[in-house]
Amino acid sequence: MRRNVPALLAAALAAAALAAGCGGAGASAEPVATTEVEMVKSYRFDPKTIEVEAGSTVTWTNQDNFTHTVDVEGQEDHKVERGEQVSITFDQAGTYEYVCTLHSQDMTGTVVVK
Ligand SMILES: [Cu+2]
Repeated sequence: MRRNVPALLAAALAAAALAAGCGGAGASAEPVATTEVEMVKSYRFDPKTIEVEAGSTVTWTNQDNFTHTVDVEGQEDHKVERGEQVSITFDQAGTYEYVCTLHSQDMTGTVVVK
C-alpha cells in the first residue's frame, strides 16, 4: 500500500552550517540530479547523494523489506514503512545530511540544495 505523506517544509535553520565537502577521495559520492531516493535492499539510500534546486520536494520511497526513517539534520524524524514514502521540501540552499535513525551505521545520505 502506498500513501502520500504531505510535503513538509524543511526547517531552514539547521543544516545550512555544514561544511560542504566531505573530504574523502573517490568519486563514489558524486551527486545525482534527482528528487527521488529509494531505500533499496538492503539498508541503503540510492542514490546516496543527490542535488536539487532550492524549493524542490524530495521523495524517499522504501523498497526494502524493513522499516526505515529519514532524519534530516535539525528536523524531526520520519518513519517510512515498507512500500511507503515521505516527501520533504528544501527551500534553502545548503548541504543537508540525513540518516535512518534505525540503521545509522549503514544508512546515511546527503541532499545538496543549489
Ligand atoms: Cu533503516
